[in-house]
Amino acid sequence: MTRTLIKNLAPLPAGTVTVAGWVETVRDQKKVQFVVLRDESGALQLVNPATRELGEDADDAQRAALAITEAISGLAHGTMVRVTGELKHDERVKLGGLEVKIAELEVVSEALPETPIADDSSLDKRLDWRFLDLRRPEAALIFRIQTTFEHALRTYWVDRDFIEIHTPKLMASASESRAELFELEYFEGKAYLSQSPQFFKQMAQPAGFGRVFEIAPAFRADPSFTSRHATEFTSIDAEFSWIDSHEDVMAMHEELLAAAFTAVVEKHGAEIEALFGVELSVPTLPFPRIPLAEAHEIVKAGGYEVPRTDGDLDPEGERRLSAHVKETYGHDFVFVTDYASGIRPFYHMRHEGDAGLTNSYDLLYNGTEISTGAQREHRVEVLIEQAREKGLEPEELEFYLDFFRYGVPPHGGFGMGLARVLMLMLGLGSIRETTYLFRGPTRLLP
Ligand code: AMO
Repeated sequence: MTRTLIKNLAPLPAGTVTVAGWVETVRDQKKVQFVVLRDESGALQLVNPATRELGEDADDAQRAALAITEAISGLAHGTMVRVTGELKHDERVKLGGLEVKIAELEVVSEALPETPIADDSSLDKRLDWRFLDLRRPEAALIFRIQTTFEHALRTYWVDRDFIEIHTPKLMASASESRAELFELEYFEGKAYLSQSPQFFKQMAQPAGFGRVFEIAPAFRADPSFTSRHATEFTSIDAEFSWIDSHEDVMAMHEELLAAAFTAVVEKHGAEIEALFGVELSVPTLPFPRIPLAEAHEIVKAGGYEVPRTDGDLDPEGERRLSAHVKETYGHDFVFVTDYASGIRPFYHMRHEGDAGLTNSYDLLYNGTEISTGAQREHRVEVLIEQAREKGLEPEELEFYLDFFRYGVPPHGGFGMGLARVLMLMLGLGSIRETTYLFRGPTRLLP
């Protein structure tokens, strides 16, 4: 369909143009009508001198003008229209200094008169009507940023010879915690939805791929209703060989994020500031690194006692640690390193000489965890021992343990939640805003 995107009108000379989109507002005055038209690129003021009645000697042009006036009076918010008219540059028009005087108007698809959501609707109601909610320019911007962000990640990895893999989302076992596992009928038996590509991205290491990445859905049967948990989320995963320690993983991770933030700031920095009021900057390297034990001391010195007994930070602890890092180092990111083995999965490598600590990290961004990474245990006897210690039956993990029996390089990697990064980047309150269609314990629709 021939049409000009609204964002491309500004440089055009005065003259006839065709635009198409949905009706945002109609101001139906006695002598003149104004319509704000929106498309995926912007908003535009349309104007029509109203023809309210016809004289007895009315000609075709006047009859057409009356039809347009009546059509405009009947336009409901959201109706899709195509308009041809005269483009005029006029600095007095607040909306971009442009106006199109309607010559032809085609109602392409009508909207029902009552819009089910308004600007002040609750988040839950907006999610019920997500396709209408997504018409907000802020929402479209989120997913443009997501596109740029993912593209930059892929470019970074492809430039460094990583291979993109697609691992199965139907699995025969858990890959993370058993507690958060979706079980489903699978012909005569059972299958589980993949909680992460953990085992299969590791498999690529003995397979000789060396460096892999995947951006794909992950599923967690997590009954919580927090702002940062979903039952299905997009996980950004990388895994690579011949590392000395988790330090190599962090070095790649921070460089990757700096590259992706550079792309987002360059392409969307101004819009982000205009629509979200956030002055986004590219993080400097290296990101600060703080061992977990020291993180606890910092939080405690700030007057907060983390209530958890397992030794992990809680969300308030993460917020306070990030605030300290921001104040001390001026940084939005922090790697919390050297987690205790008690709170890490069996596949994390432990410190040489101190089995109580792991070669692992969490990455916090603006006060919230966005990522977990680690060096993996690749010595099969140690791996079996660590699995047993966590109450796992090595027999159930045979297919995974086999990866380590035929030669495997030392390796490591990380998983990062896409929606969390976007939420924290834009200062939004929930990953429901940065997930195209959110899935939670009570949300399977739309
Ligand atoms: P982890 O379980 O910490 O580690 O998950 C990695 C990252 O994924 C995101 N995430 C979630 N996002 C939304 N809703 C959820 N329910 C949810 N659960 C996790 C978070 C988190 O930091 N296999 C390891 C990673 C690795 O070591 O490579 C793993 O899955 O941003």
